[in-house]
Amino acid sequence: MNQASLHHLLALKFDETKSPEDLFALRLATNLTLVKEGFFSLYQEERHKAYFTRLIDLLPRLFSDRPTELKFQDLVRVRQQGNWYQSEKMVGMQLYTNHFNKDLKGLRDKLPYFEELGVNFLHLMPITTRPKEENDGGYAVNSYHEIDKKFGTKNDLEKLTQELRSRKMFLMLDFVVNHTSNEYPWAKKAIAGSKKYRSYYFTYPDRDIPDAFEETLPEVFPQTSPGNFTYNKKMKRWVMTVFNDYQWDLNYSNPEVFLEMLTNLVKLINLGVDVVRFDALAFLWKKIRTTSQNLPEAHMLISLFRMCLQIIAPGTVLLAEAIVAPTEIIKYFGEESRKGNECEMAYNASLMALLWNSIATKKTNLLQKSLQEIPKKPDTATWINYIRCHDDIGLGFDDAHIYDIGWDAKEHRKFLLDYYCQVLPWSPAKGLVFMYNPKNGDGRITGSAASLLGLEKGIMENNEKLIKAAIDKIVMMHGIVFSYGGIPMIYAGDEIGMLNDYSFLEDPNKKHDSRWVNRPQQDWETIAALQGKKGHSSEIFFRLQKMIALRKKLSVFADSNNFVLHAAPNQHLLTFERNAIEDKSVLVLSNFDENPQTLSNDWLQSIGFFALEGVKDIISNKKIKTASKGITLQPYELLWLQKL
Ligand code: OTU
Repeated sequence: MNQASLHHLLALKFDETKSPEDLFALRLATNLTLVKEGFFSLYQEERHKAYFTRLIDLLPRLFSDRPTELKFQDLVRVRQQGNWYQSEKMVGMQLYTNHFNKDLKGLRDKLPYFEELGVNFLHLMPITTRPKEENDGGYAVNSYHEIDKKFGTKNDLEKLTQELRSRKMFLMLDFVVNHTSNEYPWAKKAIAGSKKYRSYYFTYPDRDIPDAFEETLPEVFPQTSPGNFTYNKKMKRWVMTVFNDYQWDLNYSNPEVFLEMLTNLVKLINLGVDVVRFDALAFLWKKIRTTSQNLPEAHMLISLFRMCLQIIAPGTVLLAEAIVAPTEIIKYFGEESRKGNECEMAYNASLMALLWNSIATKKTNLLQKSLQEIPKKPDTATWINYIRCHDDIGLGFDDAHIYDIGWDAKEHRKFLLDYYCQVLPWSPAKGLVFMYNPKNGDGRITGSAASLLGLEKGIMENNEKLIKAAIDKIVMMHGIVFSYGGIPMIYAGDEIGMLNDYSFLEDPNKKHDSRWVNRPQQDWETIAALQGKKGHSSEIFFRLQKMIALRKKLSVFADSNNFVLHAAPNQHLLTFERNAIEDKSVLVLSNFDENPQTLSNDWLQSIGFFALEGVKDIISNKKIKTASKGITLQPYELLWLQKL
């Protein structure tokens, strides 16, 4: 049963006399057959049967550990019309707690800052315990729910989540579902000789199986962590480490791992987490002779997690962090036959990468081509739309699309790397290369949004024109994700145009990972001076603030699958509509070129957006007469048009 029909069923059966416990039993009964099917499709051996019994015993125990307040919140969410995460009111910010305002307590002090900007959804980068030295920014976990003391205590987190609930704000935390650190208790026991815990990972006495895997496994971090296995001297075995050599891949073909990880997941959400970011979930199932990404078993496993959560905590939402091909990302919303049965949210990594492609080429042809071919997502699902995050920008476009528009895929990727990473002297961008792989010429890009869009160069060269263009590009890119459909996620620091932070080069645990260049310390001095001061930071901040406030006022911006892409007759423009039945539709127009570009009346007419009385740009609140000349967009201008 998909979630929509389950919601329907619960609404029907819900009556005030039923306790959360009764409703838990109802959810268990309705989902059990599917859980069973899913479980036995992954775990088919005779000896696996006992684990299913354990799972059935585990579910009520995990539910009873859930705080009463959260149990009621689940019920409220399930009973509400529509899905809270699809609302136009949702606007997110992603941040490093320690780079933001020291720790969790410090973060709590800054809640008014989010409210001022209009942000009501926070994604905190990992805050659980991790190895002292290299730890991939916390993505190497020593625990899934113990808070690292540099951020505070469990109590601090609970206080924060209480405060967030009272302010109607939401929290997302990571669940690093694919791997643990090499210091995780299971890894330690495996190193000490435990057979049981060795079977939680992929460990081998010789190179036979590792070699077989590596024939088809791509490398994620080819520069710092080449290959996919690491030799552990103490254990005298090879361990699968697809990411860094200190991140051990979990072996989900062992049902015990699933049971333990489900327990870890529930312990995490019981602290008051609304959205769980499933990190690197495309990698969850490994199979020799495949890339071990996006396998059907990985989907089944995610679905199994989702169904169990549906029973225990139906108000909790899962986010897919699958930075893979667009046609593959969409599958994490659930396969055709099981729609809505995996993650409710996914990162729109394709849109993100294509926006950067459009900036560099000044053209939207590849963006349009790709958007046209992405299959429709389920109605209950939504995107996280973003321009920057803590990671690199991968050039994950479909080669076929690049060829279709007449470019050579390899050459084009090289051009993008050169444009962003300071090879082309005329480019305004100041980015760094991440994980260049000489074997295949692949590379990715790092850098803060502002530095990639020319602000750093503009300031260095005292070039007013470059600075203005950079500000307009920053605002336009954000305006697109604010209006696209889904939850916009601002990356902390971008709201004031923060530049690259090169201090990572002095830290031996960070200097090999150029992603640290785009993980700055929040600049509170600048923020304190925003009001009444001219300059790029205040201009960016107040322009974003204005668009956010508008977004939140117009229900047309809620994600109800009302996104219509209009193929613009001019390849410098991106044009789409948020279609409304009752409310007025909004036509979003943006110009990626450094010259003004015009849209004709004929075109406006052809998409049904011609109004005799003219149209209004709701951002600037200016009336535009379309009657004679059509509409002209200035360089990097963004318009949100409504008919008068
Ligand atoms: C994620 O990203 C995190 O966002 C990274 O910060 C972590 O380092 C990594 O997992 C390991 O935990 O390789 O460059 O889709 O692109 O999951 C980013 C696959 C990454 C990867 C993605 C991963």
